Amino acid sequence: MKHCKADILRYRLPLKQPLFLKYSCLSEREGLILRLSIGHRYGYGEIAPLPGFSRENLSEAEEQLRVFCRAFNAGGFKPSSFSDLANCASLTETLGALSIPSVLFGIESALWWLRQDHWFVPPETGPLFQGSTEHILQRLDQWQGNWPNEFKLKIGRGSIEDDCVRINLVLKALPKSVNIKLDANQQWTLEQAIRVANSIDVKRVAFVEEPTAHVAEFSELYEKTGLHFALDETVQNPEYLLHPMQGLAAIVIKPTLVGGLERCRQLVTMGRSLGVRTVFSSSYESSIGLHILEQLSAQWTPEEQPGLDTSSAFIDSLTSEMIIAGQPVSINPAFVSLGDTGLKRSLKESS
Ligand code: OSB
Ligand code: MG
Repeated sequence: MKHCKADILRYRLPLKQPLFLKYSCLSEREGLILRLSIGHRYGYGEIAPLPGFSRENLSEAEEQLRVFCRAFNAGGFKPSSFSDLANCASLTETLGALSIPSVLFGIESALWWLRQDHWFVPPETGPLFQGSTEHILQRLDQWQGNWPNEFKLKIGRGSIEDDCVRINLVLKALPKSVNIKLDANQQWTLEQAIRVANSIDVKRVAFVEEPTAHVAEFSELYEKTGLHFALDETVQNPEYLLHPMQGLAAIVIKPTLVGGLERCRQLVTMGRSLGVRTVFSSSYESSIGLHILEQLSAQWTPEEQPGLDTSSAFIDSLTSEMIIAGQPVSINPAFVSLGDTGLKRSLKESS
């Protein structure tokens, strides 16, 4: 029987500038890395609840993750091969008892990582525009190389008038062939959304993510204005059942917030059956989480560019070398929090 081991590492990654999220402002990003090893093979997962977006906080996630690690280290799982891992009854039982989205994503992706014997060519990332309109226009002005098909633009932070001006300025600065995706993070009212839609060229907007706080209003917005929409926060509710909707263009999948590869997989399948786009997207994970998201996107939605343009928010990367399937990942010790000497030791052993 191969030796099974699970350990957890806590990281803190400084951000280039304060990151304003729904109700908070982060100056650094904190999260956990789960490392599983079976024999000489390694698999990694990331557990990083996002304040303002995740329902759980980091200590709640850590507590549940430790329950899993204890069971894993006690030798409760006895897979005879890697392909057997997913069917391992004791594992399925333990996973079934877990309910925290970021923890499910971390564990399931570490198990998934263990089974990968090579990586797909990483997809290109869909560029994200946030921050001040001046800053965005400057970035566009200095754009070099090819234009992507689409840019994503965050809106819904200031006044409706600001949003209209911002969208129109960005559209004017882009070649006519380039479209935009908008993300209102549920900040508009239906009446405001209609006003914005009526003052922009909706044909150049692929969709707006979560225009208002009520999903029942999204189709009405489309019917009145022709502005398509995408679901993001809505599908993070595990109870939400996808169904055909007038004007639905895409489903955005954030595994850290959706919880679990199983549910992500279902969303991809359901999106396909509804004939809408499915786009993987990040929640400010470290380079380990982003690697997983990039690979899931390459494998499951090869026709889409994932929304992973969040790495530019960090000063430095958590990993310092290329990530090779099955092998230990070299993690920059400068970003690993002190306090867990056993982990520091195991970090050294694997580097
Ligand atoms: O609403 O899409 C969001 C990042 C963290 C939290 C919420 C969101 C995001 C992103 C990620 O926008 C980037 C992207 O989707 O392109
Ligand atoms: Mg969104």
